[in-house]
Amino acid sequence: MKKNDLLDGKNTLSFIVNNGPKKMPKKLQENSIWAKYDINQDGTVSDEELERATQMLELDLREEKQDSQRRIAWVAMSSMVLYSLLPLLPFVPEARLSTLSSLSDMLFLSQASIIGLYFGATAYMSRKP
Ligand SMILES: [Ca+2]
Repeated sequence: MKKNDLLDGKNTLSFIVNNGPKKMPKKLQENSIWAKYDINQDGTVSDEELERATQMLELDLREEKQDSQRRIAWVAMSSMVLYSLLPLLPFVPEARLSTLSSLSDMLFLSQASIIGLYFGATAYMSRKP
């Protein structure tokens, strides 16, 4: 078949079907970052293996997020405890106690809301499938 035969459109389809790109098996380049997803070590990264790797990554990220949220809640709670102990410390002058008390309302409200939101979010996330 000559190249000019393509122009008449008659045999174009059969030409494409017979001479189209050969189906080559896909393979990873050497030291590919995707090679670690070949769980069963058979040399190919199947769709299933990629799916599983994605799920593992999502689980890791979710756990990391929960860890940081838990840490934030702990910091909020301990800051409330420390703040309430502050007036009892001997080196805090009496003149500053009124300043401390005026700040405490907003501080306790905001820190308690952080803790409350943490528990709410945890309860919501655990209910989600
Ligand atoms: Ca595999």
